[in-house]
Amino acid sequence: MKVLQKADPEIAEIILAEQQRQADTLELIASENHVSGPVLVALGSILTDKYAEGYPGKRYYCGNTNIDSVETICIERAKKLFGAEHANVQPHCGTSANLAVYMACLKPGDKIMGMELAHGGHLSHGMRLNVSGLFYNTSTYGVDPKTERLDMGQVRKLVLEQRPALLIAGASAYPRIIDFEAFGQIAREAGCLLMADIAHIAGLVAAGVHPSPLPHATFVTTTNHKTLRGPRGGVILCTSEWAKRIDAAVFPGLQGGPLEHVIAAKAVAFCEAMKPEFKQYAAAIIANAKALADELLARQWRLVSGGTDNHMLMIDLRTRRPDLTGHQAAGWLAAAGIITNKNSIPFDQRKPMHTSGIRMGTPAVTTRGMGPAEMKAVADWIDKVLSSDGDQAVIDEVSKQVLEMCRQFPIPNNPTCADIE
Ligand code: DSN
Repeated sequence: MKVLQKADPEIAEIILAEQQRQADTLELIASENHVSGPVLVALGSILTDKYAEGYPGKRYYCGNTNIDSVETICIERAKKLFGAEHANVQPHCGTSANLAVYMACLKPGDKIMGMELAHGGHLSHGMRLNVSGLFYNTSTYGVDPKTERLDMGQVRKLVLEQRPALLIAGASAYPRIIDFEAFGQIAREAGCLLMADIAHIAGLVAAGVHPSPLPHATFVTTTNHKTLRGPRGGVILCTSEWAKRIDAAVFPGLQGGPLEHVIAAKAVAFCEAMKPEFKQYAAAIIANAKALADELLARQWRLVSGGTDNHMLMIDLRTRRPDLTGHQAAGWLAAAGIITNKNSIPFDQRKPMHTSGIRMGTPAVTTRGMGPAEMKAVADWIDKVLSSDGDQAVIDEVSKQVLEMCRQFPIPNNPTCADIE
């Protein structure tokens, strides 16, 4: 860091400020986490210098011996971690991974079917303004209005009516178990391919605390940086039959040179996720989410679907505070040091920039070693802030307590920037 401080103090200062912000706030954004020191070191390595278009053993440029070793190890670890026949570790992000699957198995104009964005789906599953919605013909399934859960009978009915070429299972705002086995049966019955996007739950799947989509889905895509606690970026897992077409879709289809420093960091994270401690970590994420949910329910906050089975929960603000938007609520919480995001809830009347809900998740606070007792305090603070009408005195008082807890639970194994010379 000293090197950067000397060469570019402007950027160094911002990095240090962000480090302090992360240390001093509670990260409850369900898709965020704190990576380990080893992951950070790999990410900041000189592997970034190398061009490596192609795949191990088949590169366009010379000098890739070490890069080939890194990428091969990463591929083998990804396969082992999830029990997959083939892995492509080059996608720069989750959306790139999804697009590569579409490129590999669809023609523009083919039908895809994913979960309704407003019910918890993802932009890259066919949203009309996203490339997935522009190039492919999208239809959707949603949650049941009463239970706010997926009704697999209803999904089956819609799939058999719509006959998509590719069915997509996976969500970015769904607090319940996804029944990948039922999705697999439906896809087989309808004669379509199935892609499972496990970006949010990959760490839970890897640890065996959420059912795996393998072998039910032909394609499984994920990011690495949510519950899996790796660097930003994506991965595609698939059956051997699709290996060549997936690899060709990623490169040269969609991307240029792979980010080998990121691939090295993915490999480090996959190694960490194979350790017994990671199983305990993943189980603790869920225990914390359930504890936070129970404490909020006890304070009369309604949760979408009534609770959670995974790492996330969503508050429906309307029952306690019909006038309060997710935008305002997340702003007040952030001012108190509790970082969440506004999120549409199923059948939300408000627009996505306002929303009637907030989404929160426990991967990052669990990384800091917090447990159910801390979740009780967090629920209490959330309740106080949301009941306060944004009262500055309440926000100030809560932010003091948040800071105290953050000091008790520092981000572990995270080298300070000063350690990275
Ligand atoms: N932005 C991610 C999330 O927060 O869920 C999805 O891409």
